[in-house]
Amino acid sequence: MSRPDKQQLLRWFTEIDTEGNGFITFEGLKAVCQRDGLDESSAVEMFEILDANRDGKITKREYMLLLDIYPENEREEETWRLVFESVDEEGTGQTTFAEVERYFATNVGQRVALGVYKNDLRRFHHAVGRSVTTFNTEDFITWFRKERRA
Ligand SMILES: [Ca+2]
Repeated sequence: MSRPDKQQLLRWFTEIDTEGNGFITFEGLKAVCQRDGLDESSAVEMFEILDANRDGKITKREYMLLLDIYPENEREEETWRLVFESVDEEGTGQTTFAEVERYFATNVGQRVALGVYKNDLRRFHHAVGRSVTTFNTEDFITWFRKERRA
């Protein structure tokens, strides 16, 4: 079997997400696996890999990051967004440097960290001043983009 191309992988996401929620549930994935003659343990295994932050849903972002669909230049930024979404559970757009560091110390965080250079966060922290504890995640993304272009 040849590796499915990116367009095909994206079509699969839309196919599995029949309700158009923007995320895949385990039930949805299991149904597609059954249709394609794969057993439930394959579905369990796939779900564990793709649900990076273990919240019971595979978002399009997780799907694209873990299946490597993003173009190289967008991948790190999207991975940082995933990190911030996981850390900033209330979705305030604000997070603390300590929270992000703690997230990387967890199992899930370590896995996600493979896609980004944690050193960027330390350099950003240095740039805003070591005494600053909270930051706006969009400010970090803006800084990050500029650094990448430089
Ligand atoms: Ca998830």
